[in-house]
Amino acid sequence: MTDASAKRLDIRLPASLMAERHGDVAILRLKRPQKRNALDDETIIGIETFFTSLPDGIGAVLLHGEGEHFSAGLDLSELQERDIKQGIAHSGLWHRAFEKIQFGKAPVVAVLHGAVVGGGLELAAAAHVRVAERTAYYALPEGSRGIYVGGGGSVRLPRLIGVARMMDMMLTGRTYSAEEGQAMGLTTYLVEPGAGFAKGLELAKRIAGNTPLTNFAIMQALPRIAEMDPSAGYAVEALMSSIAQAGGDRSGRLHFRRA
Ligand code: 1HE
Repeated sequence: MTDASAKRLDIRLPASLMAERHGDVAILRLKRPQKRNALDDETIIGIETFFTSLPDGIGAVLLHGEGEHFSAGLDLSELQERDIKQGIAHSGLWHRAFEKIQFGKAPVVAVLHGAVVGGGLELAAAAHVRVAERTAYYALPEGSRGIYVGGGGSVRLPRLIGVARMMDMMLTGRTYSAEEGQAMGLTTYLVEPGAGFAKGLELAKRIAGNTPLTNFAIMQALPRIAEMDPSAGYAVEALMSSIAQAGGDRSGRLHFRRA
């Protein structure tokens, strides 16, 4: 479901993607439902273009997929025999694009439904907040297809669900349900079928209402601090906290209000 009051965002994208603007929230829709939103090179480059071209004033992004599935992952019809050099370049293309999501200009809320598999799960893992509809399910068919994740999955997924679960998914082809994904921390919101877009938009609007410096600290500093040794982490946290306090537009925000 999309929001009728959304306006077209003027970013040149392939036909497999659609960008809209809803106030200070940008919406990126995977729009290739006839191929279950499989991710071909053009789409991956389009995702990178979208996240590097966000206009000023966008405070959050909502990412979702048209049709019955979020994404069937890598476009298997493009999977030709690549030599090692080409394979590394292809993976690098995905890494660059997804890095622009994770460490881009604004926090990203992903709404997941139906198949969220392979590269689709890697894409979802690059977002900052994940909302699952009860139809969502997760798998990494790469293991059974004689390939390997290439969109940053080995880096991001173990941090979300642990190495053991990811190994199991890849080795045995195990599929996790939306409820299981929620219980293991892959998603942090679980909603009824069809309710994901509205929930995601509500969250994205709320995020866009935070001060830009605080959102910067949360998306850029927090994950890096979490990777640091604690003594360096405390120092960076103290700096980030003082910068956010000194530079943010906090007018009225330090008065207690119910969340
Ligand atoms: C596709 C793809 C695709 C569907 N690439 N064309 N990903 C996978 O191993 C998942 C493969 N897809 C599926 O398991 C199923 O399609 C779904 C469970 C997602 C959906 O099933 P269903 O019954 O709704 O659709 P379908 O009939 O299987 O597919 C409809 C069309 O979408 C059909 O094309 P058509 O021209 O015959 O109509 C399919 O060929 C097409 N389609 N999925 C290309 N993935 C950076 S490395 C990442 C590595 C990976 O992501 S590996 C995991 C790949």
